[in-house]
Amino acid sequence: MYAQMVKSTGQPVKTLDEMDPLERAFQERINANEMIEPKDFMPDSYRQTLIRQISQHANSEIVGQLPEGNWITRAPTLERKAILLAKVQDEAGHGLYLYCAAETLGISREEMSQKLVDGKARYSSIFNYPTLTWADIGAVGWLVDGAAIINQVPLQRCSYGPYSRAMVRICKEESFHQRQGYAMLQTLCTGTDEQKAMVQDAVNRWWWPSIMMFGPPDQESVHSAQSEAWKIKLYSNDELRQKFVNQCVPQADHLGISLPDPDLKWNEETGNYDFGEINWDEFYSVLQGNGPCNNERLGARRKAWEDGRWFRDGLAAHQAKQDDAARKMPKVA
Ligand code: FAQ
Repeated sequence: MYAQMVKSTGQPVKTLDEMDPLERAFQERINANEMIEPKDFMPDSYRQTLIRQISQHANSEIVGQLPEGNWITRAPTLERKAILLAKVQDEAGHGLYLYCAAETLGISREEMSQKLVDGKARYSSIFNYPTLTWADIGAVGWLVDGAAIINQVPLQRCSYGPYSRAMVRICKEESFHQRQGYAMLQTLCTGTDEQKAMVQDAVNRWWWPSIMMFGPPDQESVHSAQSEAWKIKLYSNDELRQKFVNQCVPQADHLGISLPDPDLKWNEETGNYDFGEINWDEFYSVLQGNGPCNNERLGARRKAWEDGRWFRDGLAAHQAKQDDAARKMPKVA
């Protein structure tokens, strides 16, 4: 399991004067809001940062199918089953766009998948929590997709062309996902007392892990300063987290449920909702592989990777034959 604690990069962000001419020209393009494309010059650390973030993002979409896929056969109506099936398929599609975007940086999909199953690449902490009841599926849509959208809308304007373009379609689909989750909770909240209690229980369990999705607090976020200078990140982890909390409070009120935080209150001065202390020990423990479902999630990905090996080998053998035949074809003069 991924057992790397968050470490400082030890690299301060260079000023323009400290950069060599190529790097400086690159940074000036970023400062002028120019988009960087795959064949353009980029510093190796920019390339590696994007590979890390985009591949982790892709892994999250793929692993993120598991908690919801768990409920496809148990959806209460045919309509809910069709909606959930479509949503889970969308997540698979997001993973594939994102792996393709990362491939433009010179890493193969094979390598990224191998790193995931070897526990050497991350995926979002949120997918290490279980979906215990049908209301969890609504809570995942409302809170997890809701948090994902807030994080991803700015990524549509990030500096790397293939990542920013992939995010446009992904954000549209995530928006549908968030609405279907909220609509499901609205239905349950206007149902029986038991159904409403099931929603409250699901929200109690998903609230804190959802606000952890935005990553460590700004002062502990080792990559933020450089990623913000490169306009990969346009807002800090804490800024996005605050936006999410501000958005959720009135939505919870509208559902008639509470959020499990006694310190949550409107602050007239800042124009934001203050909220309680986040349990960062829990976050780092999940990152180290000790969340409730880390083993189950990685186990499922490892099994899928092994079960698909014969098919990948078959495709590669077929391609090698085609390439060989093409090489042997007489050249037309
Ligand atoms: N989980 O210095 P920072 C979705 C790691 S998609 C695990 O702040 P950074 C759709 C971080 O990697 C959800 N690890 O890092 C869906 C770094 O470790 P490293 C995924 C985390 O990159 C919905 C270390 O902590 N979305 O949900 C997490 O500047 C429903 C230090 O952190 C994305 O990936 C975490 N939550 O900022 C699918 C969006 N947070 O790599 C299915 C793109 C931090 O040095 C169903 N990613 N870490 O070993 C990002 O925006 C950024 O990468 C952040 C982290 C904001 C996540």
